[in-house]
Amino acid sequence: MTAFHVRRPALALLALGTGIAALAPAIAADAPPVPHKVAFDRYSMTLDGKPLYVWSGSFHYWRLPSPDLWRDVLQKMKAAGFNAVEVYFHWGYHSPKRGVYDFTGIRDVDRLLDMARDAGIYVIARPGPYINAETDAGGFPNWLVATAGKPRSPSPDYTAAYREWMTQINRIIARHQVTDGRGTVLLYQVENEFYDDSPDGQRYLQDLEDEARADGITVPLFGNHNENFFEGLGALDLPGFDSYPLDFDCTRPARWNAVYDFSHEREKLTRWPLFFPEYQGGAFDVWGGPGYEACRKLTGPEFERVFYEATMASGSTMQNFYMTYGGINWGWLSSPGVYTSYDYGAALTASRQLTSKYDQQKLLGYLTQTVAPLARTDARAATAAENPRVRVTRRVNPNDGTQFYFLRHADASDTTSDATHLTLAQAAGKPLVVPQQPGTAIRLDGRDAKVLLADYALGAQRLAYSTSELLTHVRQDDRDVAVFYGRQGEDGETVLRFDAEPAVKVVAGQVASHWDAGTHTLRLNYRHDGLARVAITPKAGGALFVLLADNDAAVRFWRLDTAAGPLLLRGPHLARTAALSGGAVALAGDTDAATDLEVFAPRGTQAVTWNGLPVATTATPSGSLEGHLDGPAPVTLPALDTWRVHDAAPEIAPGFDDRAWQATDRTSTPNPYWNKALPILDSDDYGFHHGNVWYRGHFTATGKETGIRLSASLGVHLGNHGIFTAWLNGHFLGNNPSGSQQFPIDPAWLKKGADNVIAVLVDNHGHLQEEKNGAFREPRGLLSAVFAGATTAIHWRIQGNRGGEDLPDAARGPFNAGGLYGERMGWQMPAFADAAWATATLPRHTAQPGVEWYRTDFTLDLPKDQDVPIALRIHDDAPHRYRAVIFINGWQLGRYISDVGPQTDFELPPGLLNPNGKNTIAIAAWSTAQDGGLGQVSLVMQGNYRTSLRVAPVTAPVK
Ligand code: IPT
Repeated sequence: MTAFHVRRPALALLALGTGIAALAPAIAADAPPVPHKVAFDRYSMTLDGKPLYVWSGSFHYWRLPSPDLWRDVLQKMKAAGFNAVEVYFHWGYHSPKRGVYDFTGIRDVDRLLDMARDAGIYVIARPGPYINAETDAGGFPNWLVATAGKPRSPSPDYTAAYREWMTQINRIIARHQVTDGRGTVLLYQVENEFYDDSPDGQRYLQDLEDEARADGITVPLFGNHNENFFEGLGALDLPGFDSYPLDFDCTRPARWNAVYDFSHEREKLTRWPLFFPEYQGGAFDVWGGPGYEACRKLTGPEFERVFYEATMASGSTMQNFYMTYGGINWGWLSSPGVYTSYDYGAALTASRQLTSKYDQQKLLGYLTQTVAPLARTDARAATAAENPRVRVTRRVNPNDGTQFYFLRHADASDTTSDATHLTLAQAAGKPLVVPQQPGTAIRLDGRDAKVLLADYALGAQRLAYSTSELLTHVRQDDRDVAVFYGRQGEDGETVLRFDAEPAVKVVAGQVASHWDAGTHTLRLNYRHDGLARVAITPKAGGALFVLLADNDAAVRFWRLDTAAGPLLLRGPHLARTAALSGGAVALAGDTDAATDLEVFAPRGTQAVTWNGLPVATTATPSGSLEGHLDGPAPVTLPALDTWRVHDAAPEIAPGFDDRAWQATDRTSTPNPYWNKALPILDSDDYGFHHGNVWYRGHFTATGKETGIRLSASLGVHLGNHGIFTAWLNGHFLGNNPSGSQQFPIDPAWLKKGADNVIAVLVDNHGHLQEEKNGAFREPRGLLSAVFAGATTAIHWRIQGNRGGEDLPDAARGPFNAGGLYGERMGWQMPAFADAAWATATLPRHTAQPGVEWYRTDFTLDLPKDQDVPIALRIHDDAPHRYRAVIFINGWQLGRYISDVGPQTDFELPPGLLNPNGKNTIAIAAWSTAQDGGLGQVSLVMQGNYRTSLRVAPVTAPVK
């Protein structure tokens, strides 16, 4: 035929098997380390010489401060076919003060990496030092703000600072590498999105690489620096591309941009696989934004299918999705602009729940982990589809001839439903037009895409082609069990080669079979609708059991790899782990309702347990075992009826004693962003880096002061929603959300010749992310205060979080605390005695700007084997002007702005929330105008699952 034809060796000679190299089997903690050779060629990574298809998702442990939930996320990822997790390590999260590092409790990353090993999932480590990630200062520690030295450069000050972090984190990562077999760290990223390839930029990157090697990192070093650092000083072992084709505007969720074809980049990479350290997995949302369900819609299952398959079609074998679990910007973790939830519209919600995006990820993930030849393919010309609206891309494995046909609409955003035939190249003979069954076609209904296989060694079977997609297949004893799927109501055709006509038995559903003696092929024709089953018994060789599913039925299958071979399950909401020994299968997972459980296991398997309890099973005509699993018991949550309330801004009163506060007496700062105004008011210079900050300015009035211009740095140019409120001798001057305002002074408020006090409360919405000129050092807090009508001097004092960089509560750490009076007094803590406070009910409105604290207790007694994600909801009938800081058992888990939004539900992760005992909510409500207060507060159940997950309480001080 054409020059593009590839000769295919006899299928029986194929040695690639079923993706074994791609699976990271769980390594027992006590197993002796087995070193592995990690390398790559122009196709893919290789592990001990075997091609590895890297299918990875991003997860930030620091956005989930309850370590047992890390295991939950890792298991859920593994169950969806991810073989890797990509993790940013956050310098600032571990270092509250220069020279102080914490890797315990919720910061125990050794434990995180052990969990990844136990879950059998590779780790793509990204320790920075700069990480971006919509977090405060892009992950730089707060103490770096008030230092000199160009960030992300070889400047000596900056170098000395980051070395503290790199040596510590590198040594931890080095203990968990695949290369020496002691863990599953597979790759190491140097810096993040770094495009400065000036001599300084190159030197900086090279320094980081040298440091990593000196600290014992032996896995390949890579970057997500697009086309930079391919060669020369600072060159990486492996380059990588980041791609967010739909960008981050979720306001119009039906909007799609064009699919970018990475074939061009693929061709340029003569020595490397095409690697996406970040491919769009969702989008972050902003204060006042449309909310995360809009982002999840924008980047929904259709997007995943069309765009992720397009990168496969361009030859990528390494793809990480940012994010797969986004999590929570608890405390003051977020960078300006983004709010508490970092749900990201990802496959897993911030409350760790599976979505339809997860289902779609799983359909593709299983393919990448099952079909080994996909890790090594070349682009080959394809015959155009019969229907010109359909675009066909073809790739072929040069070793075994497996063919991949990628189908989508030529205009990816096309929403028409189109039918087509596809022309398959054949190793011998004329091209074959499929489907062959008259009256049927391949359908692309709207924003859909398909990966079709031809000439594939499916276990011991020979798949000629299928117009259905392959989910997975397992070999058990001498039988292959394969699952194909298609959209509900669409036709499918699957054709297999046999030497002689096999016996065919349709066990369930409607499937027509046709033996073609001339081509030695068995053709199955069917319509995808629920689940059909076909048992095929060849005259010689092992049997094949074919499951033909629609998408809904397909996602109920779970593949679990055990040391004794793979298992296939059907039914439950989630299957986490499996162990197989001596005829017994021990399974663990979750149910969201009562369900069937079907287990395809090796012959001789009799006993099945689920979450430790025996399951009565019967043998089925499918050669499987079938049983029943219970769903969760119903749960009700307590109402939050009575509250305690206390006035909480004594700083406003002129007589408040601020003598213990720091005077703003600094006259110089190493921070190059200093505006040269004196006194220096930047809260970072006084060790207050996060949360609200109070300023009290004393002055002796002349009586001529007619107004005061107050300027603060609120980062408003980023659509940020910082604010400050100010009082003069207890009289409310007003609020300002834009940064600078002149407030008139009523002469009657002034005490001529005596001490007068201006009190200013500033909302610090975090430090900017960094690019290259030190933007993260932009000052925070008050910048200046100037009277109109007089030149009266003001002597300021400042108070932020208690202890500044010397944290009284190291367990919760630097991002948990702010400088509100109640926070400084420990009113957020569970053991605080509030019995003397007044009682109140919610909602409550106030005309008095200021701060009030509310507290209440509630008791939960949830079933021990259930996972019930719970959120705290604030509801306002109409937006009032207040901002609430929400604490559960001392943990700051939310910031709510009534007049900005959009977030109203704040996740309370188990481990911080006590599901079997008393819990304390404390809410600081800062009324920024005369229409403040606090809305209705309730607990909402986001889901209910019976589970094997067990969550230990996170220990932290209670007072
Ligand atoms: C990319 C960053 O590397 C990542 O940390 C995160 O900030 C992401 O953006 C957006 O969520 S940078 C890329 C969009 C230029």
